[in-house]
Amino acid sequence: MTINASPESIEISASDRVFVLTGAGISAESGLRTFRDSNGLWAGYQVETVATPEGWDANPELVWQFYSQRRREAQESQPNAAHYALAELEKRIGERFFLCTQNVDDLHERAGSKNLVHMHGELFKTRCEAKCGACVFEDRDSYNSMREIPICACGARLRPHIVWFGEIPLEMVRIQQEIARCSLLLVVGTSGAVHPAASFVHWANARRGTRARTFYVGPEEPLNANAFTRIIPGRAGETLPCMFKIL
Ligand code: BV8
Repeated sequence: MTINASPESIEISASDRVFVLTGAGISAESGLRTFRDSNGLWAGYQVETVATPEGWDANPELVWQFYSQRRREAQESQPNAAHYALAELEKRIGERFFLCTQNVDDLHERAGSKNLVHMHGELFKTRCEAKCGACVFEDRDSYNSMREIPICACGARLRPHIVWFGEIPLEMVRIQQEIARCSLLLVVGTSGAVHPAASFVHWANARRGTRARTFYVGPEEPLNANAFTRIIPGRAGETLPCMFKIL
């Protein structure tokens, strides 16, 4: 079955296991700003002040303002053709498809993706900053002042369920297992500036046995461009819908 294959298409055989990693670039055509573009998300906010545990300790109100603003923006956005193309591919190849996103928005889920992990956390989830065991819960509210910062029943502050710099990404065991068994690794819309996500292509290349085919899709070369079998230039919303040739 061919999904509108184009000259830049990627053939997927009946035995291929596909690992997809996405970054902020796949949500760019949904109107969500990326991080390192000139007017990126962090414009006006120092990374250290909004995406580190130290920044949270120093000014939890600013951190909640940053994530509340992003909750509002994400709620107003819609999945784009790239999100739908990945959901369609998953429908075609089923459990041979695995999606790991660095993004914290819910656009992949809203496009229909199911077999998905958010390695850097989720925008619409909140958790207790203490280890009181309070579970992670769905939260779409905005907190824009110190008075509003939510407090757990145990008395500790509630924080965004986000992996900040210096914290351990989520689902790493599952991610490593899926990289170990994939035969095709597709990376979409990420600058390759943040680890360990930027190392996934190296992990796939370093495996023993048959080497996975590795592809990058985006308008600019990522920092780890040399590690890929092929770089497919273009915006995700334009290239992904006509990219997969399922044999
Ligand atoms: C950890 C929070 C240990 C969520 C984020 C060297 C080696 C290993 C680690 C390090 C190292 N040096 C420093 C570190 C530590 C650090 C790190 O990587 N620092 C960097 C700055 C050097 N990493 C960590 O602290 C991580 N934890 O290492 O723990 C460990 C490791 C393994 C196992 C156990 C323990 C934690 C990192 C998570 C940090 N949290 N954000 C949030 O607020 O959203 S990272 C942040 O950057 C976002 O999550 C984002 O997803 C991520 C990556 O950014 P990109 O998605 O790539 O976005 P960017 O703007 O950079 O690029 C956008 C791309 O899209 C561009 O290339 C552009 O061309 C493209 N694009 C634009 N338009 C389109 C498009 N593509 C397609 N279509 C379009 N239309």
